[in-house]
Amino acid sequence: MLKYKNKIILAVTTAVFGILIFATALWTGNNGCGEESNVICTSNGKFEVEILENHARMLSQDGKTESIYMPGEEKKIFDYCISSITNTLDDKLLIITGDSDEYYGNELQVIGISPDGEICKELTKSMKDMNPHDINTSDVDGDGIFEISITMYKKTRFHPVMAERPYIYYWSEDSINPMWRGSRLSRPFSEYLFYDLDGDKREELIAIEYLENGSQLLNAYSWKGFGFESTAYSTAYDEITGLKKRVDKSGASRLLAQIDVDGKAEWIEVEHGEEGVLKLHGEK
Ligand SMILES: [Ca+2]
Ligand SMILES: [Ca+2]
Repeated sequence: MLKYKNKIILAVTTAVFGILIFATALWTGNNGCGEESNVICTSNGKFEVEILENHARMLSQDGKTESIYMPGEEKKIFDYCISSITNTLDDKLLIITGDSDEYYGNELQVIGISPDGEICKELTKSMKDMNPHDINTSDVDGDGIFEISITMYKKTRFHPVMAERPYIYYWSEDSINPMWRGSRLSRPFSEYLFYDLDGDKREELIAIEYLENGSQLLNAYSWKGFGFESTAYSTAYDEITGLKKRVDKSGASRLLAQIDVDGKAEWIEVEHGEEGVLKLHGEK
């Protein structure tokens, strides 16, 4: 009897787990770090990850090891990313945490998986007064190792106004090290992501920026050894309300931007046109 009971519990748990993962994907709006954004792949095996605001739970694929990470009392997870950040294929779980009643996070946690399948905290880095809120990874310089990109809402010494700012770090000697603190793009922006639009196997930083008159455009930046340089941009739109990567079943990916089409918000494919031009699909 107990055996069947356990089977039922397992089935229910699996179903709940599936729903939670689905809910998680909705909540994060898909971080798009890996092909399988809720699986941590390590040399010690694959682990399914369920991440909600107050915990991350990892389950080995044979179901034998379960390990739970909690950000702490009255703290929550603001954003996360699963990615390798070294020259190995071992994924880590990168988490922005902070006080649960705040709008922005204040800490970075880097979490790995030990050989026995347990969660191990590899780094806790305070980002107090930096207001981190978005984390992602990309191989910015094309050396085969992913860098960490964190968006902060803060002032800088040379630009003392509160603004969204991208920071890029690389992982070395068990910690993060600044690779780019340029902290400004050409214009103020609402969001950005990394995507290889021109097909040269290097991802560009693609941002939704504001023009002075309030309209918006897409601006693509390429890494030029010491920083990002704008290499292509779109025409201006009244409003660009979102940017996302969509991967279809065959593994092919597309970049989509959300714009207003005849009074309706629609996701439109972004393409690289002739030199320096980003086209939204269907555009003349
Ligand atoms: Ca790199
Ligand atoms: Ca590229």
